[in-house]
Amino acid sequence: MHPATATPTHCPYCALQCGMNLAPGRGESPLAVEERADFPVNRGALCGKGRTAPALLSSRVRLTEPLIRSHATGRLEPATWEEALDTVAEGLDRNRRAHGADAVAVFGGGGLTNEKAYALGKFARVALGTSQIDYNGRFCMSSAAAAHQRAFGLDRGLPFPLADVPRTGCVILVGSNLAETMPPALRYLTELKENGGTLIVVDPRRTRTAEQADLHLAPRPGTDLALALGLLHLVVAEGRTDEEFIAGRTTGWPAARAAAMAHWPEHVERVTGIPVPKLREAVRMFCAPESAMVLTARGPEQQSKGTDTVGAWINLCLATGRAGRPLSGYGCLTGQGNGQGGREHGQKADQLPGYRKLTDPAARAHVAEVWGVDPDTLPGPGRSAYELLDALGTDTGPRALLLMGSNPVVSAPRAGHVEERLRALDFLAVADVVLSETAAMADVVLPVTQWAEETGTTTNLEGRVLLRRRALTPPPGVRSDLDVLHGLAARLGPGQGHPDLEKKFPTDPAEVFAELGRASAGGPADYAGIDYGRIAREDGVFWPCPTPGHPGTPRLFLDRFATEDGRARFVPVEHRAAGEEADAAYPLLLTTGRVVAQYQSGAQTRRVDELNAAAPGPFVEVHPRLAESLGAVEGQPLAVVSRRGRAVAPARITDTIRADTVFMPFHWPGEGRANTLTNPALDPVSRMPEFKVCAVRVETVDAAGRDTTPSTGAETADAAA
Ligand SMILES: Nc1nc2c(c(=O)[nH]1)N[C@H]1C(S)=C(S)[C@@H](COP(=O)(O)OP(=O)(O)OC[C@H]3O[C@@H](n4cnc5c(=O)[nH]c(N)nc54)[C@H](O)[C@@H]3O)O[C@H]1N2
Ligand SMILES: Nc1nc2c(c(=O)[nH]1)N[C@H]1C(S)=C(S)[C@@H](COP(=O)(O)OP(=O)(O)OC[C@H]3O[C@@H](n4cnc5c(=O)[nH]c(N)nc54)[C@H](O)[C@@H]3O)O[C@H]1N2
Ligand code: SF4
Ligand SMILES: [Mo]
Repeated sequence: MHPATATPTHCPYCALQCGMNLAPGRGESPLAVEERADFPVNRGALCGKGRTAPALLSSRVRLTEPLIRSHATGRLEPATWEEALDTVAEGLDRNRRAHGADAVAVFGGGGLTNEKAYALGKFARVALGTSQIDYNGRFCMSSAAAAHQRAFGLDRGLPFPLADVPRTGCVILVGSNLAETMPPALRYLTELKENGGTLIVVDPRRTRTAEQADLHLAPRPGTDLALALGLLHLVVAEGRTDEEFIAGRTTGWPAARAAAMAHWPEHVERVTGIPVPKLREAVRMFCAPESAMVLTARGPEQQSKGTDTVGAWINLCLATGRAGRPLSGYGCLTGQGNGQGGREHGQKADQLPGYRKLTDPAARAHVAEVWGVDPDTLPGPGRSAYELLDALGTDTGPRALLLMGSNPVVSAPRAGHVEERLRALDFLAVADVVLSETAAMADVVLPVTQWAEETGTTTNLEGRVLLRRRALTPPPGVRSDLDVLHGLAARLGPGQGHPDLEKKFPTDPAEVFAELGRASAGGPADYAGIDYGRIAREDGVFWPCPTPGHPGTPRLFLDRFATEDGRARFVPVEHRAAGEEADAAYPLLLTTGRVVAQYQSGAQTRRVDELNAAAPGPFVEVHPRLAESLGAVEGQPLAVVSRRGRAVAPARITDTIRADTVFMPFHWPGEGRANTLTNPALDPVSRMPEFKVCAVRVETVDAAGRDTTPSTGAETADAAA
């Protein structure tokens, strides 16, 4: 149904959460996107994904009825909602009864609204009683989150609004290609330079973002930790530390200093491939102005040492007094639409709403009271995302899975193995808007409403809580995720002696948000003072916001850090090798990432014609020298082989990449799936997998798919590795 007036709302995709107006559409499209110039973050600008987002609302390929796998045909067949919810409840309950509560798992997503993420975490702990819940944010910014907690005692991606960025003196942007991943945000960097500030970009590729830099450092993938330590070494050697700040506002400097001093610039040059004069230049640019920032994204974070790497960049900020002061600080550019809020309210394995710890007795008591349950019934922490996927269908792991808001068949590391684990499940239910590659494997598929058809809040990369408004009536066959949880609770409750369990899972988002506010009250991410009306009036409210009269907190840490003593903590870190290094059999490094026109696993954007035309399929970026040594020409299929498997995609020859590195975007399933290759080596603290570096070899392939590269004597991929 077409709406009558324009509705101010936000994009369904990335963490910038650009403001837009949805006006009545014409013809086939129910809605038209219009500029919302008064929203401060993007001031009207949108990327192609945001502009085309309504296409999926009326698309013929969206799901509009539940599907159940037929025993007779093995195919997914249309079913009623009653049948579908009965089947899901039975599939979950059957496994719980036979094998215990932890035999049932839940997997969520950072794209889910705060209301959904909160309800999903509560559903796992209260309706299923399982500890086995985690989400795709583990694959996203978990390393930065862990480093934030360790150093500052609090994790909010950016401790300041983006509007501060153009006003600082220097920005080091580490492993972010925001020209493609958040195009409207590029403006903040352009303005920085117009204001006389400088930009340093650290990326093994000369990306569209790196093109904007005054200084581009192109390290070997997986060596950012050495780089940050080398810069800190030079800061000390050149007498550029801020001793007053170190003495007054930090602890732990002597050990961190000693660790950095072991990383001589010449050694760092050998490890990273960045010449010493460029390291010196970076230090000069960073230290010369009054204020400076370091911003990281997935490049340095998606490594098996991502937490320590971010810690090293934070140490650099602290040693130079560039944190906890106006226009200075460290920040993480969070990725998913609700990547920030999605990590605060309890869909993470070790967490309760308000960014509370599941192991903290006081936190358990507070949340249990809001939920009306006995704290002793709340399970403890469960497995992290990859460990959870890896355990599915094993003797000790979950046998049934409810998945909402992720497509791990495309996006999880070592995806071939993850696919096998999903296949080994007794029961899989997926709630999605389209038949994603993961939904296609399910026993039951639940078709849910999309962004413009429901109301809910997201928290953008700045920590600004925003309101997405319903602008359109959903098609009759779909229900919201909140409805799904309500319907399942109604079916699961009676067997557990809770005849009205569904009352704990309201379907009205405003009611859920009010409860989330109470559950988060007094916690680190305190939303208690926020309500929908206020968000609408104020263009968003920055958390923490403990009371209705509180102004919200755009800038954190200006007076004190969130640690017990109010001081930021230096953490001594040492460089270490990646999970896999190049060797004779796998002589190159693979790194992975994104292109502007596709989003994540591509489940949504591959179904939008305009985006698909712009980015129709996978490719392998190779340097001309590497192409020459392979005898490969532009567009020729290349096989990229790692210890996990083999992927084939056309060559894209470019001198913007290091000659020892190849790059693949990860948006596609099938033969060109980058995650067939990636290494699930996990960071010991954050449990982040190493998406950004693994060892590979590259071979040319003829049209029939046969290798044509002369044999190097290397073994073929060991799929079981
Ligand atoms: N178009 C588009 N936009 C998106 C998304 C999308 O899928 N598509 N996803 C959203 C989400 S969830 C996220 S998390 C963000 C991600 O946003 P970004 O972090 O900007 O995206 P990536 O392309 O994964 O990685 C950024 C850069 O890291 C570089 N890199 C690779 N290895 C290394 C390394 O070892 N060190 C360093 N320093 N850099 C390295 C890559 O070359 C790449 O240019 O984007 C959000 N926006
Ligand atoms: N090789 C490699 N792999 C990566 C990365 C990388 O850089 N390299 N990056 C990682 C990162 S940062 C991320 S964030 C992950 C993301 O990867 P995924 O977790 O797969 O994320 P999406 O593709 O956004 O999947 C979201 C799914 O949920 C559906 N969906 C959207 N909105 C809703 C909703 O409201 N409710 C429900 N029920 N479903 C919804 C979508 O249609 C889609 O099928 O990928 C990770 N994988
Ligand atoms: S930058 Fe992100 S939020 Fe903005 S329009 Fe593009 S995908 Fe949407
Ligand atoms: Mo992400």
